[in-house]
Amino acid sequence: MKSTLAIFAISAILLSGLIYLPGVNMNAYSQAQQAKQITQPIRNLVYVAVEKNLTLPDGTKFHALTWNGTIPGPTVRLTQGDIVHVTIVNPTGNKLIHSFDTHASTISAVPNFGPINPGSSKNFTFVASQPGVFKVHCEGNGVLTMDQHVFSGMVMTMIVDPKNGYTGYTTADGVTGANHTVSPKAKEVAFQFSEYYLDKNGNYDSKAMFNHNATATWINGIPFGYDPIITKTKNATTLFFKVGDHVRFFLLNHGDIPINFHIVGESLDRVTDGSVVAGMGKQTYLLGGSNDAIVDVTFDKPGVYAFVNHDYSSLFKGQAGLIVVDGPDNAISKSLKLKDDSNPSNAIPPVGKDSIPVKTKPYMLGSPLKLTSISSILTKTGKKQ
Ligand SMILES: [Cu+2]
Repeated sequence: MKSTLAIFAISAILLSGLIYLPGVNMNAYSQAQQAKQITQPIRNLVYVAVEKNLTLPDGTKFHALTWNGTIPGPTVRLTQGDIVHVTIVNPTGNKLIHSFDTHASTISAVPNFGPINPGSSKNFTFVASQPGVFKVHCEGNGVLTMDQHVFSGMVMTMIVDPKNGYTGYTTADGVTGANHTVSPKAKEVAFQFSEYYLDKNGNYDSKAMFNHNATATWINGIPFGYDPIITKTKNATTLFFKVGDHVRFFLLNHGDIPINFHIVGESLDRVTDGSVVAGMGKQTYLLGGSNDAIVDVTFDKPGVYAFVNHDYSSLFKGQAGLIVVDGPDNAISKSLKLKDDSNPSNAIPPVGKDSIPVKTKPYMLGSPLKLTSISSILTKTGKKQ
């Protein structure tokens, strides 16, 4: 028994590297371990809490809280296995304490997601170990004001591509009914969903939130932001694709209200939930709060397709938009008098594994901070916490 204990104690000391072993260079061992670790790509990301007033297309002014100036904040594209180093800055001049929680990480919330005072910054590192469409959000001051910060706009997404990329699939052609094979390569769209709860002065209304009575619902920050035709929403723009396009939709619900994702006139060829195929040829897919899915669709016919939350209350409060699918003659765009067929920037994620790039034009709620201004905020006001 004594000898077993002694062997255990010596092994523990050796493993912890507390004593010097003749002939064994512990430093070299540690360097080798580090070298092994940094063969994975390192991504350095900087997020700045920006408190500002914003105006919705219907003229509603409100007190917004944002990441890097827009709602949602910037979408980031990662690959499974990436080492992600995050720096979060709460600039001097802000009134509120902020914090940062990413669902793409598996690290302790304390202290990593803890409060950051105005004039301070924080950083942490994690490995993006799982693929998916992950929510990133402010936790307010130790989660106590998290609802206010999330519903005032402090949300965004990190898309983590599977290490080996996406897979193709077989589906029935919408014209002939015959099966055809779809390549993993796709044009891509990111739709983030949530709600605004505002009083008449543009302040966050917690009573409305507790009653689940949204003032407006949104996709990528803007109620009806992709509908210039039916609701004639100011500055709204549709999405544009071509007949035969395979489109991969990255979906994420930041809100309290479930999303019943449906595309009027199309079927959801394949739905992937986590790393599992959750359905083929579905009409609608349900996303609860903070849930995500990847939906593959091939558009086989020209036309106008509406993507909606098939909950009528949420649909008519803002969660509906239009996709124009044209043949080579662009007849649909022409009939609607739509001249510019570039896609709205807030709906198109950065390119990743198996992306087919599409032309975009700037479109988002709020104006994004430029990288130079982020670094100047860090140097002038950033104080490590
Ligand atoms: Cu915040």
